[in-house]
Amino acid sequence: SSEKTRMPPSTPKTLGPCPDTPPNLVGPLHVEFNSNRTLDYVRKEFGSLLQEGGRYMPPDCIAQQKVAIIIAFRNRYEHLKHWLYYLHPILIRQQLDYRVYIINQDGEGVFNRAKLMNAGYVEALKEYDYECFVFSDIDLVPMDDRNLYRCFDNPRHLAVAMDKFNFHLPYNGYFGGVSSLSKSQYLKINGFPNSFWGWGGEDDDIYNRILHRGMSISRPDSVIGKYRMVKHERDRHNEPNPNNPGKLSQTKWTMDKDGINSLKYSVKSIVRDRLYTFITVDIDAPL
Ligand code: UD2
Ligand code: MN
Repeated sequence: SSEKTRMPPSTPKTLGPCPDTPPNLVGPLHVEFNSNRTLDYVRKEFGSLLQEGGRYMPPDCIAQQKVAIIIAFRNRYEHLKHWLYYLHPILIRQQLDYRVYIINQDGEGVFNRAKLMNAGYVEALKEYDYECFVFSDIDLVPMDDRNLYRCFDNPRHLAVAMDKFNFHLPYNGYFGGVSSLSKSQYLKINGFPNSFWGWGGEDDDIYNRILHRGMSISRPDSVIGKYRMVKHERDRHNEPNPNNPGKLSQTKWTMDKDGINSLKYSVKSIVRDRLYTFITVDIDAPL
């Protein structure tokens, strides 16, 4: 008999790839941060669609990309609720095979967004063969679900039109907020700098790295790329660092030594919630 007739009737048919353009996108979204949101509510709403650790896979097709969403974090639980409330349904409609990683800086030392992102990259790859990494602030929510949290031919800057900058780029080389890099794009620039302690500059250093490696920046248009940021004060232990701007003229020479190849940190704990994977790391921060 043929192969076909020997297959038991219950054999599931193999899934095809998800379409290039996800069919369930709705376009512009209403985003506001005045409502009180609880994690329990978000878990009830979307938890049944997710696997432990904040993971999703489209049930009816093979996702185009395996994406790790990486967020540098410390003491922003209010923002975390808003982010999860808005982002899970968006990412689900985008038909990604994704997981959300909250990389929590241990202790009270000076904050270091880029080093936390590097640690998130390494930790994510320990558990799955991700091909794309989306790096996001916890306080930024896209206002249009056509802004795809995926990787493109060049490193992508997603947060191009933020409310706090009047829905414009603040300057041409701005790379802050939300960005995506494929594994090979990320490795080509030796990851992110570990040496930008405190607020400011790390996003410009990443931008410089990308240009020095001959790549360019991919961006959505300013309609699809609209974002809202939760209004907030500057955090304690993340003061603007006056040494950071001066380092930006050195990126070309520092980038080969300071990055994923020199990263040192240790994992203190990993907690898998239904909505996210929460990894606390010691990054040896100065006090
Ligand atoms: C801008 C950029 C951001 C980064 C930063 C300079 C925007 C919207 N974003 O953010 O990408 O380049 O400048 O470093 O312009 N965080 C915590 N806890 C803290 C401190 C920071 O969780 O105590 C995380 C959190 O994910 C936050 C991100 O770091 O969203 C950036 O810090 P911020 O929001 O205080 O800085 P902001 O809005 O000026
Ligand atoms: Mn912010």
